[in-house]
Amino acid sequence: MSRTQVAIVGAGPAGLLLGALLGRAGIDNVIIERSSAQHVLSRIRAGVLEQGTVDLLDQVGCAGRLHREGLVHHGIDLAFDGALHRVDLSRFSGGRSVTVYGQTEVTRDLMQARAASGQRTIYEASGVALHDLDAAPRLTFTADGVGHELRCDFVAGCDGYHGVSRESVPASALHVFERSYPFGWLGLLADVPPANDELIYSRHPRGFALCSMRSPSRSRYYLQVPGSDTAAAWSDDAFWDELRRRLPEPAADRVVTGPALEKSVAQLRSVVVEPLRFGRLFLCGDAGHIVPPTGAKGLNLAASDVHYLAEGLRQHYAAGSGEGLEAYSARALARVWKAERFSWWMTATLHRFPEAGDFAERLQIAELDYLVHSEAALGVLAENYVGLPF
Ligand code: FAS
Ligand code: PHB
Repeated sequence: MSRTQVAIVGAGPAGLLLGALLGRAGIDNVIIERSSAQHVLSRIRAGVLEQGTVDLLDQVGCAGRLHREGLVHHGIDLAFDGALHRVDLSRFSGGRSVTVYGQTEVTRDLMQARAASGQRTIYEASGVALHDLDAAPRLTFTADGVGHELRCDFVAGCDGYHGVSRESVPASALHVFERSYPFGWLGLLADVPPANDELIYSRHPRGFALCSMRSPSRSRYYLQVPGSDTAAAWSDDAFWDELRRRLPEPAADRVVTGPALEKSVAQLRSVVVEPLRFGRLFLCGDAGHIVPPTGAKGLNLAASDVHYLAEGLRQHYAAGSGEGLEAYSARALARVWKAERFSWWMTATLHRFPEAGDFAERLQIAELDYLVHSEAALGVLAENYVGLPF
């Protein structure tokens, strides 16, 4: 293998969805992934898909299982001051909804479709390096102990926050905007029925908690924990006890406990890299930006990025037009920053910031109390949560 039209670094949702979109357009592409497919699938991450993301999966013929097994949600609950407040997302967003379907399953569906299509994916590639990004890009890497060189027209950096693509751009050519938070999320996955029909975002004096799910028999929960905490520091019982403390009584009483299938701590940060293009390299998904998971935007931004990039590449190859590629960075960043704003607002409003003092805590309660009693505010929340237009 010495040449392709588009080399994609990373077989996460961004890389796999981009590969599927390009394949539909007849654009040859190769995905180079440093981990095994099993390891990629072992990571438990996002759970909520915007309609735009579902539409893209439909477009590439990978939404069959999603429509069978995904859970369409028309609302979420906000919990504060000991009460649950339902936010009718559909009512306040012109009838739109979200689908609860784990990122692991999205990735699995895309992987299986790609394998069936015969498109090339190199797993367990080491030492991936990007060269000559401004003129005639090429990748070098080692796979099965053999050194390879892959020449291409364009490179899509879909290799996440710790990838090689962003690191391949001279620091002088990028501006990295960053905000970090003094806490993380301890996530737990268990084969127990969810405590609630819809997600619960709980603001509590002891810290934030989120009740989510993967199916009617599999639940996903999160607790705000100090950034220094590790999953090993939390027994299952300690997790369940703390979760119940942070929920209003009716919901706490419905929590069914069971052994953790997975427990992990994710650090929270907001990051945006500008621009998302360097020569013939385009950054997509977490390689270009990170949002705190409070707004359920990370995976969905990866989807809108690759939608824009695939459109630009289609124009390039089909009509010889560079317009879409020229516009990619600004177009993607416009949507990214709106999602960064929303995710920051959800995080700032629902999490405990002990250093902010009691005045800030009262402001949080006032913000939430105003929100659940204002149709205008509920409209703003709903249209951002279900996803702004692509
Ligand atoms: P990914 O990180 O998913 O994929 C990048 C891929 O590139 C990986 O497979 C990696 O192995 C590969 N790679 C990295 N370096 C490479 C190299 N040098 N060469 C080749 N391949 C390389 N979002 C939510 O909406 N809700 C959540 O609850 C949530 N929880 C998260 C928890 C964690 C711990 C993390 C890290 C993220 C979480 N996210 C969440 C965000 C997450 O879902 C991302 O937005 C999503 O994975 C983005 O997909 P990709 O851009 O494809 O990046
Ligand atoms: C999840 O189910 O993993 C999930 C749901 C909503 C979020 C974050 C994570 O905001």
